[in-house]
Amino acid sequence: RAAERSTDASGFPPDFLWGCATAAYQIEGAAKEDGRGLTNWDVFSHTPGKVANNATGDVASDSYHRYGEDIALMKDLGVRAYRMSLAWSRIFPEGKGQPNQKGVDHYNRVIDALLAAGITPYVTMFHWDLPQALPGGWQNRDTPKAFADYAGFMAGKLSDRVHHFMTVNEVRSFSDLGHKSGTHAPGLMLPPRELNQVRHHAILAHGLGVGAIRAAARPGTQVGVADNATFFVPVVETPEHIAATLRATRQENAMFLTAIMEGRYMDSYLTAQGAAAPVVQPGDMAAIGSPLDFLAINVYTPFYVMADDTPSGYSVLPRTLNSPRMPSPWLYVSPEVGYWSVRSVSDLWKPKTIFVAENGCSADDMVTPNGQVLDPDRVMYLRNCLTHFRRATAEGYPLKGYFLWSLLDNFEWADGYTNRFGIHYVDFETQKRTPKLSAHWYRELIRRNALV
Ligand code: PNW
Repeated sequence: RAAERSTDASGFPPDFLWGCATAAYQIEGAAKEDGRGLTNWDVFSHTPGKVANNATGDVASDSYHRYGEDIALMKDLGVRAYRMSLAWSRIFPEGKGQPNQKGVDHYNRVIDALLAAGITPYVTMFHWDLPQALPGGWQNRDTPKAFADYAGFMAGKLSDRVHHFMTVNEVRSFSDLGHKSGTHAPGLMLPPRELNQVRHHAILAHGLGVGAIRAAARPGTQVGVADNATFFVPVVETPEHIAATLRATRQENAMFLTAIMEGRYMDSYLTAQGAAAPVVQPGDMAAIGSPLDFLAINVYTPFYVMADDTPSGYSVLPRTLNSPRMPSPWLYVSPEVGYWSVRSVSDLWKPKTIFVAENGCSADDMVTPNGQVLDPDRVMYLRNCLTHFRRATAEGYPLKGYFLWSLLDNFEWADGYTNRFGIHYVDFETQKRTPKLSAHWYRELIRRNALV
């Protein structure tokens, strides 16, 4: 580990990969163009009352047409990598069956343009926009199979130029926000057994996807998952609270990342669920536990945790009315998560390589009369998080890269366009992009490869 240590107290490892992230439905628009099929998010956003101001992703940031401009923004920032997702319904408008060549052509153009700009694409196969034609959506066991077919098909098309694939984005989010709270598409509030089955299908899609990508892609292609595991921070860094942090991380992610990394459900999870436990078929757990080349984590809000003598051995601390947070009500400011997210997954499961696939925040952007966009709260948030990610690299944890969420303002799911996560401001009337103060800050950080 010592050899990898940066000598400078603010520096990152010399080959650290700086990037930005986006997702298809949030930026592309062009919802009816070139044969794209309908998705669950088209249906959900067009249902009155589901999204703030009844906004939709029909136009979004218009990146389907403006990807060249977006790539130029990244070139100007100096990022070496871009995490993007593919819209499944552009490739298979019905979710399966006949592929749509125009969809493939589009992503070929985007990837070629990225490579021409010296930016390495990291491709997520599924970031929540599920083809509406698939009967029963994630409740149907055929959907993970359809996903694997689509993922294998695209890996075959792209792996001559794309060397890193992520199967799915945030299994917990599209399972639970979509099927438990109902605040995301398809807006269901399922009882526990059915919810657990959706969760099982979500991680099964990941597992079958890994197999299909490996079967179709060129040798050496790197495959992983992007997951927002629920992370924990020990309030006091003593051995007992650190042990509680690891126990909580493993336990609270039992039906998601823990199952993916261990290839089995924890006994305590199955016991606690009882009759509501998911139906698991032979071979499922082996697929779900497929070895990965890297683990990518989306890092936002953790919980503080402490050791105690309850049966689980830990307690999660409640938030208070004054716990600091950003404009998104779920986004609490706990920058120590930068270190503890990386350390927890590393100590528990020893992945060879870790990426941060997302980290960033909503913030109140101030547009000045001369057109500058000032977002000091975002700079504060990012600087704080990166201070703690840097600690993980300095201690030798295998964190190899960081993708900032997000390159530009976009459709923020149920919040529509009311919460902006970009480091480039988008005027949604004109689609004009303006670098915010945070973009200038990020450019300088990348240039120095050190905190600023
Ligand atoms: C992630 N939560 O979603 C997604 O991957 C992005 O598409 C999204 O734009 C970004 O974070 C910001 O929201 C999350 O409620 C959505 O804790 C909700 C939560 C966390 C992440």
